[in-house]
Amino acid sequence: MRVDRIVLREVGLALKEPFRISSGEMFQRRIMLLELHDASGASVWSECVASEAPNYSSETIDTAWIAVTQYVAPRVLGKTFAHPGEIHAVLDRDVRGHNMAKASVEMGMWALGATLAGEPLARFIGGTRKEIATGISLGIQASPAVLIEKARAALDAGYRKVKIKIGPGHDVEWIRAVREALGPGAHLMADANNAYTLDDIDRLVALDDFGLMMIEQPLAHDDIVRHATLQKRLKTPICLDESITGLDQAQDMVALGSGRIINIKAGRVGGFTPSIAIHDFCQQHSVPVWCGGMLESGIGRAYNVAIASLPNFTLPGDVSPSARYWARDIVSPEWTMDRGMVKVPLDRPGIGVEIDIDRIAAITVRSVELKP
Ligand code: OSB
Ligand code: MG
Repeated sequence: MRVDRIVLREVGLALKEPFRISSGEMFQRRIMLLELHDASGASVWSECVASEAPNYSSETIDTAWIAVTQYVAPRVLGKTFAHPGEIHAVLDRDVRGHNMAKASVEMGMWALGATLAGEPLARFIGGTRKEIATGISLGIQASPAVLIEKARAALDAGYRKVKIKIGPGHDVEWIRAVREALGPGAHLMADANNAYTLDDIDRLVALDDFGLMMIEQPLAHDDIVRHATLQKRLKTPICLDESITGLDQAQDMVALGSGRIINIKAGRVGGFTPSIAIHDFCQQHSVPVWCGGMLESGIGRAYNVAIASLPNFTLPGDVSPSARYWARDIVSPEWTMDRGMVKVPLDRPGIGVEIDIDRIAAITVRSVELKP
C-alpha cells in the first residue's frame, strides 16, 4: 500500500440533544474526516475522534488538524508499507502524544489494507463477532426524574447496558433513584470522567450499594496509582477510560490493581495496533474490555464496530445507532440496532458503509489536500 494523497475535511454535525459530562457539554460535533487515496486507485474514509475542547484529553480537532498535517501524514504519504500493522510504530517514533491524530491515519491504513485484501475490516483485524451488544451513554440530565425516564426508554429500546454520567451533585442520589425505579436486574454503570479525588472516597464507596456493573474513570485522567487505592476500597469494579493511553497503562492497571475492566477507544490509544495489543493483553489477564465511543459519525462508528468484533470485547459497547446522535448520518446504510445488537457489516470489503459525499460536501467548513 502506498498513499499518495490525503484529504482532510472538517464537518459540523448538530447533536440531536446536548451531551453533558462532568467536564463539559457538547451541542454539536466538529468532526475531522480523512480520505486516504492509495496509488492503486483505492480510497478509504476515516475519522478523528478529537473533540472541540480539551476536556476529555489534551487533544482537540484543531490540534489534531495541525498534528496530522505537519507530523503524521508526512510519515505515510508516498511511502510503501507491506501491512497496516507497521504504521503505528512509524507514527509513534519521536512524536509524543497526539494519539487521536495518529489514530485517524493509522486506522485509515487498516481500512485500506482490508479494502485492498477484499475483506471486511472486522475480519481483516481478527474480529469474530457478527453483531455487537450495545449500551447507551446518557449525559447528565436536568433531574433524576428525567434521567429515570431516559434510562427506562433505553432499556425498552433494547439497549444491553445503560451508562450514566455522574459528577459531584449528580451521583449517589441520582443512581439510587434510577436503581429503585428500574429494579435490581437493570444493567447500569456510571462514568465520572475524572470528577472525583480520593477525598471523595466515602461518596464513591456509597455507590457500592447499587449493583453497578462498573464505575468508569472516577479519578484524574492520568492517575493510575490512586485508582489502585480506590479499587481496594470499592466492591464495584473500576473501568479505566482516560487513563489508558497505551499498552503500558493497561499493564500498569493490572500490575497495580487500579481497575478490573478497560474501555478501549482506538483514538485514545493511537489506533488499531495498540488497541489490539491492549485487547490481547487483557484477554491473557482475564480483564474484560468493551468499546467506548466519542459521539462518532457513521464513519468513526464503522471502526468502533470493527474493533468491538474482537473476541475479548465481552461487555456491551458505547456503539449506539446513528439515530441516537444525528437527525441524519453521513453514511448509508445508517447504523441501526435490533434487540440491542448492532450488526457487523460482513457483506463487503473495507469499513462496510457507503459515504454520503454530497451531504459531507454540504456540511464541510474547511478542507486541505496533503501530498508527499
Ligand atoms: O467518557 O466515554 C466517555 C463522549 C465524549 C467524551 C467522553 C465520553 C463520551 C461518551 C459517549 O460516553 C459515548 C458514545 O459515543 O455514545
Ligand atoms: Mg468514559
